[in-house]
Amino acid sequence: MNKEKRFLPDLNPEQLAALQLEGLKWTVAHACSGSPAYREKFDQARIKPEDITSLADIEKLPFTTVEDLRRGYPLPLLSVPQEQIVRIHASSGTTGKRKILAYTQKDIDTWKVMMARCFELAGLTTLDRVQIAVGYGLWTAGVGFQLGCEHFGAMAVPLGPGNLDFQLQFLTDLQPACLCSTASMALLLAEQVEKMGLQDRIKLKKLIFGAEPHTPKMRRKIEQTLDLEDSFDIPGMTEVYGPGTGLECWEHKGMHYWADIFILEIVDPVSLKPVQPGQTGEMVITTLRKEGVPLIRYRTRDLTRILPDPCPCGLNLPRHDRILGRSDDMFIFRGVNIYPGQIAEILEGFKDISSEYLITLDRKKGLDFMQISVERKESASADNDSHLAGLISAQIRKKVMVRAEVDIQGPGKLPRSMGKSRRILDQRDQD
Ligand code: DLL
Repeated sequence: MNKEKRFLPDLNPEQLAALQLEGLKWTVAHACSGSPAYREKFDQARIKPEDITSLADIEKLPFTTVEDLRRGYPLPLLSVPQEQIVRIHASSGTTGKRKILAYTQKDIDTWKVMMARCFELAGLTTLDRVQIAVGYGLWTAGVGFQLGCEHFGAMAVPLGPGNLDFQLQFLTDLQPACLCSTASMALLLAEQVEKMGLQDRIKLKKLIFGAEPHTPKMRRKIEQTLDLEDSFDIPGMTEVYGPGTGLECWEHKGMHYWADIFILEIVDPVSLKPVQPGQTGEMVITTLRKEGVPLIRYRTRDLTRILPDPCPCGLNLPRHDRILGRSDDMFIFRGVNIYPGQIAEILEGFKDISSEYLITLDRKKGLDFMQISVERKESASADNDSHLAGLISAQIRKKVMVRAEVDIQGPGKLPRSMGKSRRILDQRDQD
């Protein structure tokens, strides 16, 4: 870890609370004066900017949802005159219209500090080269990593996703110390490095990976295959600038987040009341200095919990747990609510299968069927497949209380992704 903090804030709780209150008051006044949509929401909730006099007053404010963003398409919740907008980005969503978010120059500058903090926390130096293997363009990922890397002062190697041959060539020729990618892309690259026997020719030390949930098995496979010193899970979303709302520290006990840039609340997704500290719920975010599209109590649908104890790393920044999944990832199977993460957790316990899985849902003659496809590891024997499938199926029955057919495929047979992996294939509507 670099001893000198160039980008990471060092605020005591009083200083942080004062900054948050100032930012909250500014944001509410700014949204109210700049955005007719926000003004209408506040009017309906009978709240005025002057009513916000303490941090506890945040609970008086109405929630903002993805529907608010969709309703205002193409430039929802815009709170500055359009001439102040210098860029837009859009979410990576594949269904319906994408959410488009607009940025002022100040927003871009805030984001680049957030991302530079990530590189600092990951212990990089300005001598390091950073291979950026995520999508550029409308998606925030590539541009976000690049902005932060340059602001931090390391050397960006902006490959984008895809083209495995190029990725391997740059890994061996330029010998970057750090790779930035999705969890799936890191796995794909690790598998390719292994297949081609290139381990000795690359010098990667660190991985900053995110954009989707990962399992401990997936992470271990990547770390071991690439012989990494360390890897860091990075959260983020288009609505809150992009990647880099925080980062794991070297203790790997949750994610430190930038509480001077946004307020994080965790609420019960049904009652919308705050949960007890440490309990899991939905992340709700209020930005403190975002100009183009400020967010006020934005319901992210991401599920996590606050880790209330101080982190052993000594950083003066609050933490949330890793993102456990999204409330909208939940599917209902024969009346049971299931998150893909629950299935992943069960699969984690079976050492003869890899980290990859795909849940397929079908409807036959009015009845729902679930198939879980997994992959046998190289080291395991195919002779044991049916026994193993039975064991996995029994565990699923015991823990999730549903019947699922388990299909064991050969090593590397399940689809790989260079972006975010799809874990559920729901074909029930096509009946
Ligand atoms: O995925 C931004 C990003 C790019 C983050 C690269 C990290 C690295 P969106 O496409 O808007 O933005 O998707 C945001 O992805 O609400 C989470 O559900 C999920 N997500 C992002 N990071 C993580 C992570 C980018 N580290 C949505 N772990 C979020 C689990 C993640 N889920």
